[in-house]
Amino acid sequence: KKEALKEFQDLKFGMFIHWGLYSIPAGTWKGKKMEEMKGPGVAEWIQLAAQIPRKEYAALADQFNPTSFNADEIARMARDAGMKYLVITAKHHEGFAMYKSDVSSFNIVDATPFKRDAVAELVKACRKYGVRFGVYYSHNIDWADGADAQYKETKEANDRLGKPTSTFGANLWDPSPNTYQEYLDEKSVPQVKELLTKYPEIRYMWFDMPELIRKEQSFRFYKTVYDINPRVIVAERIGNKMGDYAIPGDNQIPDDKKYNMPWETVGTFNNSWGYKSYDHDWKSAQELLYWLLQIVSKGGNYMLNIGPRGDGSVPEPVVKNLKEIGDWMKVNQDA
Ligand code: JFZ
Repeated sequence: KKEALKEFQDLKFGMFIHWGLYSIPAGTWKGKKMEEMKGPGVAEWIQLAAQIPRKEYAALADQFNPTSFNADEIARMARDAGMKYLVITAKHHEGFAMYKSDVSSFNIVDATPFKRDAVAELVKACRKYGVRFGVYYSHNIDWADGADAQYKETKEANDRLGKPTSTFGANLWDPSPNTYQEYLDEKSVPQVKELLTKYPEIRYMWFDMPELIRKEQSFRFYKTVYDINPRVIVAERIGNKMGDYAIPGDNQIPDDKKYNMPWETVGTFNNSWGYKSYDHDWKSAQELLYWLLQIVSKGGNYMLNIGPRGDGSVPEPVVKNLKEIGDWMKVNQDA
């Protein structure tokens, strides 16, 4: 593990990819923009923002046919920009798997006309270009399959004690009938196992949004990963301080003395992780290089996010800026 962490720290620069069914509505639902709704306003939260019922949301899969997706081009783009690793959302809060899952048919191969495994294609492309690979997995929020029951239970218990509870992130508009335990036993833990077994190239497990997760539950995820491959390193947001590397708040440059473990800042090109059609607030290559240099000089890694469109293509400003960063790298990388 120590070795794996040291190796990770030396990579410095990586690519994050937020891509899922939310990339289709891209921030607009029934003519309304997310800014007029609840929630954090990032495109991958549209289901919560617009309080879309599970069935209606799942129907997005019928239209998901991203024929412009080209894993080879994306991995090559990452390599050419000087990025040494790549992490894709294998499952975000929406609960949809971007790989062929035997655990849940709500996945890119079984539920869409596309029928291709995006994770498998990226694994292959990353191998070709010498880019290390990892996955994001929303372990504690799943708007499709019942990660919400724990919020409800905790809130009810706290209410009796007169204590406040944040139910931020829970599906309370149309929750699955599953208990949290069922969600753990039948979906999330099996999917984590499945991912690590099917794609042994995975080196990073990027869990997210621990919120009310309990110690023993975080530990169960940690142990699941460790038992399959002890060299896989786990991001801090697994919860309960069980991660192997720290993640400052999104788009934050921390003080150099803040962490006694490896850390990684994750950042966006504009103001959303998932593709948002009307967010044109792109950071320039200059600004992105400023971030990279600040972070790397303080000992951290920078994982910069791209949000492909619902058709799989990468927005042009992203392509252009990555190319400019790559040009800078060619001149300055070893200097
Ligand atoms: C989470 C997700 O909810 C979001 O959709 C995205 O995937 C992002 C990378 O992670 O959002 C967070 C989680 C934690 C913080 C901020 C946004 N934080 O600690 O500042």
